[in-house]
Amino acid sequence: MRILVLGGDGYLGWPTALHLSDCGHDVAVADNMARRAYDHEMGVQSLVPIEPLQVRVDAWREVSGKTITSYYGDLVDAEFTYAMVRDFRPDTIVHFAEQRAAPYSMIDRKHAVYTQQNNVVGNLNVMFAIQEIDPEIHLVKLGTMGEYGTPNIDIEEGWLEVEHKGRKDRMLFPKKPGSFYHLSKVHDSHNIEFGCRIWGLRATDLNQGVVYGQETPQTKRDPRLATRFDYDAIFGTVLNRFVIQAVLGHPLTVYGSGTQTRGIIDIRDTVECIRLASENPAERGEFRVFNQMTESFSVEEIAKVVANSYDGSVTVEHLDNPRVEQSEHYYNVVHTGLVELGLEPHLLSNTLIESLFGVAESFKHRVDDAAMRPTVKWREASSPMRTGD
Ligand code: NAD
Ligand code: USQ
Repeated sequence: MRILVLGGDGYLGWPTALHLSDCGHDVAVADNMARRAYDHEMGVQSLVPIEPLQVRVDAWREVSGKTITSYYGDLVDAEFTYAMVRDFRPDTIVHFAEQRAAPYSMIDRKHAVYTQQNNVVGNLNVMFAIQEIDPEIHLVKLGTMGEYGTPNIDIEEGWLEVEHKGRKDRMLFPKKPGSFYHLSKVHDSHNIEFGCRIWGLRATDLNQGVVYGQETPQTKRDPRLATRFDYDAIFGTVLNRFVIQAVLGHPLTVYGSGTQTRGIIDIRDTVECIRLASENPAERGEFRVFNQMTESFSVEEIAKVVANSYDGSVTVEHLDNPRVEQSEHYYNVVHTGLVELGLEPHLLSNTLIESLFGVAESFKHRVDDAAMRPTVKWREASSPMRTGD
């Protein structure tokens, strides 16, 4: 298949492009390097050094003999998006290319508006490009488990059978997201479902849980193929942060009681889920939703697993939760769709965490301690991170 990976320079987009290329697909990546610019804005960097996209692509050709085409541009620029789709003529577009950090979207008005504009407009441009250029293209879109929030009922895969006053309907599952970023994904889901219903687009919305891990079989083949590993309080995700904190001898920063529960997934499963979704496309007119997570853990449980896997001593610090989120809640998620397509999950194991300790140990000299503490507060109007206009 010809697969265009949008956001192909990012944490997940790059290893996904390598996995798809390794499996024999004809792959192109597109990116506007916004993620690298947020690093400059925030004064942080990936724990693991990453090469420029062109060096990565050249290294992959050297190591595997396979070519990945690259496009530099912004999806918000419709001309760029259309020209790229016309040029590459993909069978599948995998769309990772969004601003993805909840804290970044909560810094202030400017960052909230940027996040929603970038994500919602970029996604609309991709949808229109598909509809106008080739409606057969399958859109595989990264959504998030955080679209659902933590409702007091089981979370189904995107749709809910509702009975109301004696009548029944199949409706989009109700959403209760927890940040302007998570909200942008809800808007995307609604726009894509509309595109499927009105134009007959074919789309798969992958509501992914929190990703952990840094290596895949392909990225391990050469240091120039490494993907990024974020540890800071804005872009670092919980398990990855706890691993680095353990190695640095810092307390694990559990927000609030730590009883809030999230779906999680190993990066090696992320790339495989994308392959499975791409190779088994949705039907024309179908808005297919999978919950792309393999296990649920409370934040406190994640801290315990990390602490128990580490050789040295680890302490846990309960910080006042900077976010607004439910601490005590029901959480039961249906996630059978991808397993039915053939996913064999890597469940959280000591071996994986130990290998992550190794990665963190090798690069701990690159950590800026000040970036570790959360600074963006959901409720406060005058967060120190706020930058005004
Ligand atoms: P990332 O920030 O590392 O990668 C996203 C890439 O998209 C970046 O390289 C960025 O430069 C690019 N990009 C952003 N806006 C763009 C635009 N307008 N035009 C072109 N390129 C643009 O993020 P990631 O962690 O790899 O996440 C990828 C996707 O998966 C995101 O959509 C995210 O919401 C979703 N997701 C991530 C996680 C996770 O834990 N990392 C979990 C669930 C869902
Ligand atoms: N948390 C801590 N301590 C920390 C960091 C986080 O207790 O040091 C807690 C948060 O309060 C939250 C949970 O851990 O309850 C998850 O936080 P996170 O920062 O790991 O993840 P989140 O903000 O939800 O966002 C990440 C990705 C995002 C993706 C989402 C999947 O950045 O792109 O959409 O995971 S999900 O959570 O399922 O929506």
